[in-house]
Amino acid sequence: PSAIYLKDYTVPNFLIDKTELTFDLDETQTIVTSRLHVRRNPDSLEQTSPLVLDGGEDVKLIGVAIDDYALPQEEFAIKDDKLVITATPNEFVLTCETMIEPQNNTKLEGLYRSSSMFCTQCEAEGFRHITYYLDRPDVMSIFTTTIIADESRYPVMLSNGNEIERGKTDEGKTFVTWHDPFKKPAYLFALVAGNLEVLNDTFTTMSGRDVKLQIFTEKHNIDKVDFAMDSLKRSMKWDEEVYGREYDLDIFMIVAVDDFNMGAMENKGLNIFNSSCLLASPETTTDDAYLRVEAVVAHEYFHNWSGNRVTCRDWFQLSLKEGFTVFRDQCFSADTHSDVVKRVEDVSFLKTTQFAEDAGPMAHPIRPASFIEISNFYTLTIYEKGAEVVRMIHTLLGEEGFRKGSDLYFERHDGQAVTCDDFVQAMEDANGVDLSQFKRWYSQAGTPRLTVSDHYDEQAQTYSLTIRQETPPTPNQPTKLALHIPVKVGLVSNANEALSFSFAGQTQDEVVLHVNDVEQTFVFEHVASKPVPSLLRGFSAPVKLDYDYSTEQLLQLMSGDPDGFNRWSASQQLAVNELNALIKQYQNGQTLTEQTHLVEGFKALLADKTLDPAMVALILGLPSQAYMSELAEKIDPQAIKAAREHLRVVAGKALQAEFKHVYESNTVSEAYQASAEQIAKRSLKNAALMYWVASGSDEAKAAVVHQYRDADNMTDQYAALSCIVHFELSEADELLNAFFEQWQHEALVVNKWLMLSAAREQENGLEQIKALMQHPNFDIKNPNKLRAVIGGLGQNVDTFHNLDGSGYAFLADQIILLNKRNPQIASRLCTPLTRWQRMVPALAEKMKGELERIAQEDLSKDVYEVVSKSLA
Ligand code: B3K
Ligand code: ZN
Repeated sequence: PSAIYLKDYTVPNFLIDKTELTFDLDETQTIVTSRLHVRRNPDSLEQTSPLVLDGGEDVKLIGVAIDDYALPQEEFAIKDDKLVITATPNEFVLTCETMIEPQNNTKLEGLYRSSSMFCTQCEAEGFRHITYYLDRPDVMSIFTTTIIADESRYPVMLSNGNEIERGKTDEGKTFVTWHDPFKKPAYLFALVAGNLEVLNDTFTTMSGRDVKLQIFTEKHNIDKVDFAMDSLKRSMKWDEEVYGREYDLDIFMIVAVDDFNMGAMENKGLNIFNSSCLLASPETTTDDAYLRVEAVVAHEYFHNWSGNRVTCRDWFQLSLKEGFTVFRDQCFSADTHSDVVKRVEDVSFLKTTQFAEDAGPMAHPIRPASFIEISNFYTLTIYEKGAEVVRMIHTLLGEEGFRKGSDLYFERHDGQAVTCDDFVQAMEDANGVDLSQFKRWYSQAGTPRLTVSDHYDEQAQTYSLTIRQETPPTPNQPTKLALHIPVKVGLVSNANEALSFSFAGQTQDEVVLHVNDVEQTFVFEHVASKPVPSLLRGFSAPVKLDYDYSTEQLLQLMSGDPDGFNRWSASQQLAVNELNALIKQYQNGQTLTEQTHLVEGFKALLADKTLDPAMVALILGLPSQAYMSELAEKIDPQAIKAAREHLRVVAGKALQAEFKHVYESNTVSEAYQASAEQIAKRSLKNAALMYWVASGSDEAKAAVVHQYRDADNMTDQYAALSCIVHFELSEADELLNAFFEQWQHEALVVNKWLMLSAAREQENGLEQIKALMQHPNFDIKNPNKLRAVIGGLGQNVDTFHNLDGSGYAFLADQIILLNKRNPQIASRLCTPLTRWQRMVPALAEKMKGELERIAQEDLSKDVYEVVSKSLA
């Protein structure tokens, strides 16, 4: 397999103005007939080139015609899955008949079966597995789609746009024709057919148009879509209010499917969702999952403008729609719940996962320069770092300036396929600013590190901050240029108050510093006393920050920083410092110290009644195993685990009474709601419960078992069960079984059971995981179930990181098994192994050995790219 490069981009040689498709759906053979209205692209430099259409090994060509003249064998060729026609008129109708077998499609890309339905997934390059086409996002076409099927089995037949015709064929089957008036690339095409139930609703847009809203599921799930429907209506309203964007079609549909490689897909007017991102009910869904449903519904809806009306010119520009849309869904959730809490969650996720990616062999800029398989580039970098880059533009321009920029972007490029440069240009033009240095964020990979030192001059009452920036080398980018980095800063006095200062001639208490050189010094004047700097407030840039805070300073910021985000940040730093000390002790074979300052911080925190309980819960959360791994010089999973367990027990014991009190005083007595207020209370209650049980108290153990048995919602039931299993209380086996018995008919809850069982640290961990994969409720073809078990394995430190390498070998076996069956999923499973160079030597060797073993196989492009780059 070879790479393709952004620098080689050329415009398409042909355009397709209209696309007429007919699907004759059948369980064994589906016949697809396409009529493409093709013409030469006047902007192409090649006016005599052949027509080359993308296809796939799974598409069988039955016949091809130009303007109803059936082409004989010698007038076309199939080469490397592409259909090549050398001689064509300048404008013509190409008719193409193909046969596909959706029931044998295990890659879940193109047209496939999920349970008893037909569905599609075409982004990025799935459409070519349906029929021959110019499968690239800058070829935009008006689609008309006819679906023919047996109505008794497929009463619901959907595609993009509006239903315009329905009737019977000569054979007595039913046909339905859909027409989408907006031109779109093939990756936004969708088709669904099945025996589905629907929830109907309407939304009146800001201009007074009524839009019909429909959510479809299999019959047994239709009682779980009310929350998604409500989220959809709130998203539609939010996009009108915040971005001035109105929905454009008369109908908006969402369909839930069980087998899906990703979370969801924004097909025009017909979103298709992984059921895990759509279904929600209090009894079966945790608060976290509710918030995810809300965010994904919003995200896919927001794509209607940021992605569909204005789309990407080529797949190197993926972050144009994904980074921007993640930023939009983050803001929506922040507006709906608590902005600080949301920011902490997003940043914590970014620093744990994206920073790790950016420091590994797959590191790439948010606009990559090359790839082998585009599916591998739906990454944390494109999505999460991409959103941070858009957020920095927002910080630099301010709310109003950003809105001017987005208005111009949507107006200027409506109906076009554009680039990240076009986005930034619109921001610049609307605001009269120059973002040329800023644009390096699009082309440079790696996480910049800011090293900060300071000096206070008591005499002069000046305080200076010196900031150095450095971005480490990444694959193919040995040297880096200085970036333009917005650093939001405030100063806090020893009396725990905001210290005002003058900067650039103005008195203020917070400022955004423009770091744009390798080293710079910023001077704050009229600073009344020696301050503690509150740096990078709200995480104003996706960077690592080094400032040598003392424990006292961290405790002070933790309780006194007016910036809520940085209170959390200080608590994390303090916990990281203490965990690192414990990790060293563990590695040196010393007894782990009981000394901890974190307890002081927690004590003050638990006593402060003014704080949002959700914020307190976040601060109580110890830095995760994954985050500590990301920070480690060499990752020693056992040592990290031991340090975290120890610190939790120490804190639990020291503050037993406080945790008990917090646990008991945060009970929710009203009926379950996924409201910010209730979610906050439950999260604090369950965080306190974890520490209380960690203390070893019998009363706590009784309380957690009681909570499990008594819970009327999944959040409390699952939190209790996790705690019981984690601390291996004597009820663990019994309740884990009871949980399965109770929920065996709810697939999404069974997945939680699979995950928890796989993560359970036991002597025979690997046997246990193999048994789970033989369980009747497991199905390797279902990505959610596979992710549950393999995700659980990843959290199971003793089993996965067993020194004998058996955990890694097992993962490698699964990758080899899935390599051809479902390459996208197989490639994602490789992620832990790509970090091999970061592991302690004994583990690194074993991981590398497994990568080498995988490399021996006949690999899909997906797995080949990740494995070969990891071994390079
Ligand atoms: N755009 C889709 C991603 C589909 C990726 C398929 N390999 C989901 C989203 O980001 O909204
Ligand atoms: Zn998206």
